[in-house]
Amino acid sequence: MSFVLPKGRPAIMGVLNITPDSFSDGGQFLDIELAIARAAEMMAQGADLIDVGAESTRPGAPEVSEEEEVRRLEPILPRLRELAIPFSIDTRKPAVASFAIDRGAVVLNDVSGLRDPQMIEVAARAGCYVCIMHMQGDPATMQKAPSYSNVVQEVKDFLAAQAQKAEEGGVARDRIWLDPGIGFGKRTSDNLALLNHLDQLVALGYPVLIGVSRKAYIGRILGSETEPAPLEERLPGALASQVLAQAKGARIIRTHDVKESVSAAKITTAILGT
Ligand code: HH2
Repeated sequence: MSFVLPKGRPAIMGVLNITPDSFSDGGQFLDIELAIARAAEMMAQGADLIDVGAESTRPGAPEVSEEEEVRRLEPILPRLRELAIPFSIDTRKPAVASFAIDRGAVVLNDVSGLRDPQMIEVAARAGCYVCIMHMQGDPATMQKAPSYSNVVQEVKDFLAAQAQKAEEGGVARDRIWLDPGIGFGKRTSDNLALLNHLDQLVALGYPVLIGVSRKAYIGRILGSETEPAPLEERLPGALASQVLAQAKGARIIRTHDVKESVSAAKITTAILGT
């Protein structure tokens, strides 16, 4: 299945986690029928594609084996394909990426930012889109002591270097998306600076994806560092963040709350079009 980014408005990427432990929807979609119904519902609400993940990357999450990731994905992917639902695969493992691309994934979403050179080989061979995300460290430890001297510059340099490696490895330039990785090895202030200066990443010339949905920085600002506001109170903060990101040039918005994100993006698009 081919996939093309919409023109004049951001694409909305709906999140589907086939995991027992994801931070906001863990355990909800392990049942195959529920997962498919949720994907179809998000499409009906206006999602452009569905990001399927079978390993949680929340802070402190344990690693999942390749076999387990494949086992979780196996029954779901052919069903998405049958329903002509475009989907990305959210994985850090080349074998899992290959497995999903063979079953129709149009985007390889790698939260470890192509640090494993085999990921570049997989993406180049498949000719699919690839989302390169920045993360400091690994999910198991990334929130222990994140530190930067200039977060915007460091994230930008990393993404530019990884995009160049991907191009040298045979991934076409127009297949590359970049993502600052909100919440991945970042303090609250780092996340805010990356959002406020997102135009600097956009200036690299690749479509930029942003994932702010239900993230902890929103909870920490609304509550406190030690007592963040709960997940169900984070939607307005996520929408505020997505609107700002869109105004600064983000092309893809990753969200759990598709209906609300679609509405917010529509209004923002209307305003920016005047
Ligand atoms: N955030 C999460 C997972 N994958 N991929 C990209 N490109 N950008 C993101 O910001 C991003 C991502 C974390 O959210 P979620 O999937 O809901 O949680 P978990 O990792 O616990 O499954």
